[in-house]
Amino acid sequence: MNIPVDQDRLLIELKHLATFSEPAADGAEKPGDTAVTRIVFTDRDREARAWLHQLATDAGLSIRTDAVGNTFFRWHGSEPDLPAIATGSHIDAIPNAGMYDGTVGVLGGLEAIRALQASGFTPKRSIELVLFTSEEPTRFGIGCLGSRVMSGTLGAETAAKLRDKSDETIDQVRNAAGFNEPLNSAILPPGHYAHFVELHIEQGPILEREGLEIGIVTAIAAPASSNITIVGAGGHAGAMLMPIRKDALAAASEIILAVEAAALATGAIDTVATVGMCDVFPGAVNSVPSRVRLSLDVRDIDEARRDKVLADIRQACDDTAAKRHVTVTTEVLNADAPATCSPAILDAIETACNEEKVTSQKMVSRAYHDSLFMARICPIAMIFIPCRNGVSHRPDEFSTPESIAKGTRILARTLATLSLT
Ligand code: HGY
Ligand code: MN
Ligand code: MN
Repeated sequence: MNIPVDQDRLLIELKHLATFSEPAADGAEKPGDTAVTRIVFTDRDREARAWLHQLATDAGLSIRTDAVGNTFFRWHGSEPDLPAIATGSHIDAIPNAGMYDGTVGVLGGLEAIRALQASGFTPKRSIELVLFTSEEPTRFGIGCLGSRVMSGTLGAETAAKLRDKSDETIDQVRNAAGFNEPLNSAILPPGHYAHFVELHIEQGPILEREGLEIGIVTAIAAPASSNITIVGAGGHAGAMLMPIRKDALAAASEIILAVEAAALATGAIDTVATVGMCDVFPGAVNSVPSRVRLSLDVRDIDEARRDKVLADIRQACDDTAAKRHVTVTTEVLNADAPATCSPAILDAIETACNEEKVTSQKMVSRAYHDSLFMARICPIAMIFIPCRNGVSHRPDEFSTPESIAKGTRILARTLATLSLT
């Protein structure tokens, strides 16, 4: 079966989607870069969603949205009552990110459907493209908000406690965007979908380094994140003598180094830990920091090893608190299990790679994705395409048009195969 993926159209659409963005920060973009900032339910996000609705309507897909803004673009199959095959990803982007993270899975999914339509293929099971709300943790501090709600992983009560920087709740923000149903009405039961497959850039260096065209993802690492708050005593930078200080930022710096040491101590390349945010109070050059809030992100494909790192970090916090006479509190935001991909889907992807004569290898995903939570309600797998220098979450994130089109063809073939099961 020839699958006429329209590579030019797909690239035009990816570039247009990238225009729905806040302006790049000073100096963020170098020539050839495309910095994208698109935070969930901001005007830019809502404009991008409206534009995608139009593309899906033009492709003859039916459209449904749920209580948290997850959007479902469905191509009805010949047996529409059977559990559908789903694909999809996200379009939200962290500040000054690139233009391919998530969007390749959304526009590539749409193009896979349009190419199958053009090839004359008729799906038995419906094929549904899902646009997930807020895969990035930027606004509410927790990733995969839409797929967590959809899979019943994040209930309305817990969600109600989350706040953005302006102290707005998820309900306030989603209601303002026009999504008013009770949050739990978005939950989909196991069996609603037969399979879920996500196309995504690798966000790492392996495929490019090995000269491979496709990554067949067999597992997704277990992410955990928390906030660490250190409270010491502030004071005048000149008059407060060193022996009596309880400098919260000096304490935080010891904890940050302990985070790095705890990840390295496992000796496993799959263990990673990052302190990506550091808020200092009062934040004045001549004032001893009295309070610091750190964000912690720890991941590993092995959940027990990840939890050991979390325990080591907690111990380091206690040791630093005692040594420096500060208080250190930790608020766990999420500590999720890893996901294992479905052998049936892996076989379908492998067959598609053979049919398309593309090179591939099985690999794990160290980044998390909505697939991690879709795994709670249906069999999943992911298709990776190479990205230049393994770079992502940066304006110089890049994947070639040929890679994107190849990944889309593999996705199309995989969806076609699964829709006939
Ligand atoms: O952080 C992640 O793994 C994803 O890119 N949000
Ligand atoms: Mn991302
Ligand atoms: Mn992503």
